[in-house]
Amino acid sequence: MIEDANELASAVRKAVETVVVTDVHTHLFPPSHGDLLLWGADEVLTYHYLVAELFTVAPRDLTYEKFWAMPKTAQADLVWEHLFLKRGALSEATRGAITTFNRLGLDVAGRDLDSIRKWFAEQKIDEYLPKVLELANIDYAVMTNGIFSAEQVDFWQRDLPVPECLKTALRIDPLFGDGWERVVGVMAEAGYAVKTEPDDKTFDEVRRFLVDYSARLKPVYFAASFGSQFAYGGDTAFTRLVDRAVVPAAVEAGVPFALMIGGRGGVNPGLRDAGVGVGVADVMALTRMLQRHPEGKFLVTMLSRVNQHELTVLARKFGHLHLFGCWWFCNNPSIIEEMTRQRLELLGTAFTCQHSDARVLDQLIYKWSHSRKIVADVLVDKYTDLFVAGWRPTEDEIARDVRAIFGGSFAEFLDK
Ligand code: FIX
Ligand code: ZN
Repeated sequence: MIEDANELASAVRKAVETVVVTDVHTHLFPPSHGDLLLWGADEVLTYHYLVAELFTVAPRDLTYEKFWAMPKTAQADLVWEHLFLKRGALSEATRGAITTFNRLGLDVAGRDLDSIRKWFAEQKIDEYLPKVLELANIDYAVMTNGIFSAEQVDFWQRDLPVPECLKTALRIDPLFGDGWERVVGVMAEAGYAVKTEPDDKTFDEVRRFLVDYSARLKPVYFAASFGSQFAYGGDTAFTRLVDRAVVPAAVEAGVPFALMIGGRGGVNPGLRDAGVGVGVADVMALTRMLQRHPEGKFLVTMLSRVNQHELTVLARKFGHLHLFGCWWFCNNPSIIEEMTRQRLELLGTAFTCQHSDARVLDQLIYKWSHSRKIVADVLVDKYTDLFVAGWRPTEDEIARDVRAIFGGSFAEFLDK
């Protein structure tokens, strides 16, 4: 039995350090899908978070057009110069690149980018991918599979090898908003009787398309991201599509629907992926969806810090809602700490504390290393409060609870 607070703290830190993590949302791809899988020094340094940060300090004559026309190595050189050499790499994304290179055993103190590049050039992706997952201590990562992306669909149709550690998710954003006409064409082409002017038959056919796709890809969940203007309810086309097609298909396929809510698209289009901002969304819209669909299961993460408290309280009201991750602009130590404290205090272990959102394979290393430290600090506080109140958690119970928030509760939710 743990006899004192110091022993308790070490037991908690050890449990967090060693827990196997399930990464419930990433943008990774199988190595067999070629350049879709991003990895290596130049991809790490041109991650869109760093591109945005570069343009906060770059000279005015570096236009977006000039930057995007450069080869990736030249882009990475600019990021390295402006964000690592000329200024302290104090942002989460710059520090992340350093953590990644350091954990791979590279000489970051030497600051020699070309020797770092040389090391990556010697890696073989089929051995490197499992090495990265082992370093990050991940059992599996869920991908983002754009079923309306011709490039991605082409790879899936070739039935290429997919490592066990990568699971699929049906990403269906183009069904909503301005992608609708294009995807109607894709589904019609595939033999589904859908019409641009949606009627009940069309919604039934969209449902059949999603169920058929699920049988092929066997997704962990369906997923879509929604802007801060997210609205649900009344007789809108979106509400009918969710009610008659998406939720029924997810229920029939036996998987949750994951909603990522709060991006503000197009704030600065010149930055491309880096040009998305954040906005406060309406949690009542999500509340109405949960009230109307007790038969469904919903995974949710929201982008605005402002939304977190109301969303966490909402998760106390519905067992078919499961919160995950500190998404994107929330994936910073100051907000991860606040969100993790708030979730533990309101939900116990019934949530998933983090996801990496890794777009570049190597990022798994820093995203999980940084988050483990922050979550461990919070858990030490929480278990110490318990200890002071006379409770004596065992090491096994601590390991159980830590696994719960790093993937165990997610697995339970999937099986519910
Ligand atoms: O919608 C999403 O999956 C977002 O995570 C991405 O679009 C975003 O670019 C990202 O990678 C954030 O971390
Ligand atoms: Zn994402």
